[in-house]
This record gives sequence, C-alpha cells and structure tokens, in this order.
Amino acid sequence: MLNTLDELEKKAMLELPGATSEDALNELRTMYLGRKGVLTQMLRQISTVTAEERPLFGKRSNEIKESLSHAIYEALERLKSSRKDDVLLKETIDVTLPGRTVGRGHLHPVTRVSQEICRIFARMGFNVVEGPEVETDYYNFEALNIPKDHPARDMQDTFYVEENIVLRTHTSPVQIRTMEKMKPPVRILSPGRVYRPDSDVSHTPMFHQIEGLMVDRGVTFGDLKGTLTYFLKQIFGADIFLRFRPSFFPFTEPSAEVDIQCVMCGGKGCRVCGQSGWLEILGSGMVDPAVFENVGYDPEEVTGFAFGLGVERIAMLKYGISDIRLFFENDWRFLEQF
Ligand code: 2NM
Repeated sequence: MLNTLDELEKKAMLELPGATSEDALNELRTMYLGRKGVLTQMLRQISTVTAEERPLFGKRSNEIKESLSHAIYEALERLKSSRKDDVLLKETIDVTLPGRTVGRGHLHPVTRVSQEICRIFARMGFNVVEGPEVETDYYNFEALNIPKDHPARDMQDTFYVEENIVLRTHTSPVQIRTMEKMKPPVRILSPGRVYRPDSDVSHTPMFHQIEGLMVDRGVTFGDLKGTLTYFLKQIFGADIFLRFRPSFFPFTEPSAEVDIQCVMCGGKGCRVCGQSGWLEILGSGMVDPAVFENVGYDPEEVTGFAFGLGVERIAMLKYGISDIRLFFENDWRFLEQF
C-alpha cells in the first residue's frame, strides 16, 4: 500500500509539467485531490492497511496531499504571472513615436480685423460700447433723422420683427443710446452684427459694422480727416492714397465717403475697383444738428464727427477675397489661411 502511495506521488509529479494551462492544472487537482480523486479513494481504503502500517500510511497520504496541492498552486501562480508579462509586453508604448498634433485654431478673420480696428481707435482714446441687435424704429431710424419715407426704412431693406421693431441695420442706435446716457466729451466705437436683406458676392444678410463717434466743443471736419487718415494708414499701410468725396447721409451734414486707391491695381483700374482706380472704404460726416437735438445735446455748444464701415469689406480688401460669403461657410480650407 505504501508503495502504491509513492508511485502515485511520482506519477502526479511527472504529469505536472505537462499541465501548461489553468484548465489542465485544475483538472489535475480534481483528478488527484478532488472528492472522487485518486488520493481520496486510496485514503478510503485505510481499513485494508495493517495496523502497524496505518500511521505511516496516514502520514504519507497527508504529505503527498500537501506537496501536490502546493505544487499545483505554484504552477498556477507561475502561469498567472507569465500571462501578466505577456500583456505588459503586448501593451508596450513607444514613447519616442511622434505624437498626433492637435490643430491650434484661431480667431475668425472677421473677428481679427474687427479687433485690429478697435485697437487702432483705442489708441486715439475711443471706448468700445455695445448694444441690442433687435431695435426699435426710434433708435434705428427716427433718432438718426431718417424720415418716415426714407428708402432705408423700406420692407425690402430692413428685417422687420414687428411694426416698430427691427433687426438693426447699422450700429448707430448704440451711439444714440450712449449719447442719451452721457454728456460730451464722447469718444466711442460700436462694433457689432447688423442685418439687411441682401445676398450676393458682396452682401450677406448679416454682416459686421464698426461705427465711431466723437463729440466735444470745437470738433471739426479737420479732426474727422485726421482721425480717419491715421486709421486707414494704420490698416492699409502708410503709403496708401486716399480721398474724401462729398456724399449724403440723413444723420450727417456735411457727409463724405472715403476711398482708398485700389489695393489690387494700384489705381490703374481693374475689375475689383470697376475701372475707377478707387475703392469705397467708409462713410462719414459731421453729426447733423437734428441728431444732437434728439439726444438732448445743444448743437450750438458741441459738434462732432461720425463714421461707419463694414468689417467684412475691409477684410476682403486687406486679404484679396472676392466673395463675402466665404466668411460664413465655415470651410476650414478657407479659414486656416488667416
Ligand atoms: C455712417 C456714416 C456717417 C453715424 C452717425 C452716427 C450718429 F449716431 F452719431 F448719428 N453714428 N454713425 C454715421 C455717419 C455712420 O456709416 C456709414
């Protein structure tokens, strides 16, 4: 009987290295140590062992049970740790590989030009003010001396929300609101979205405008010319040629439009400037006394100049863009060029 035990141990120890998977090891354990296993079966036969052999038989049985279960446990542990090594090896990261770069992004060209314009006027002491995009008829037209029958009030040229409520067609209402609130001297700049029902290569139903206003005792047309000349030379370069051309706006008298010599052809005449050699850049003028009266300023005491420009138009001329709609398509291939 004791010999049988020794053989059993030898056999089990020989089979152990062949069990290379967790399943095989568990099977081995069941086969030898399980409730119906070989070793258990043998122990059941202890009654057939002679009385003097019995203690030794019991002792050996326990020893074999112990050493076999220990060996199987060790083999299982080795298996687990080598599997962990495999996983670690497979998931190795080569930290020397170049990373995937994340695109950096930037402000929209219209935002950039708008900020550039605001910075130039900020250096001359102008403060930025903002206001509502949905306006009353009074602030958008009436206070600006735009009469009831003026074509700008037409349904075709203005988005009407209700009978007396419009989407602002310019940012001048902001200046009216500011003048109502503060006394001269006033030096303000009002950038923002404005709305007009137009759509072609040079018009979008929403675009960005910047208007400026300076009011004080003794402000002259010379101040207007000096301020706008400085501004345009900052934006388009000191060597640019410009001209002040008489014009008309209901809210200014006298009024002037400012042209720069065509940036495309240098004044020779081309498609961009319609063969004239000049490009319309902004509208301006001395604030009409009627406007001052509407906001409670005394036109005998103060004078002022105002101007307005389209940001997209400036950006188009600065960058040589021929279709304004490109600004609003959000096509990365266009935007990434700025
Ligand atoms: C322009 C041209 C000329 C203008 C006038 C005013 C206000 F409120 F003071 F009367 N704000 N902006 C003005 C003057 C705007 O845009 C082409």
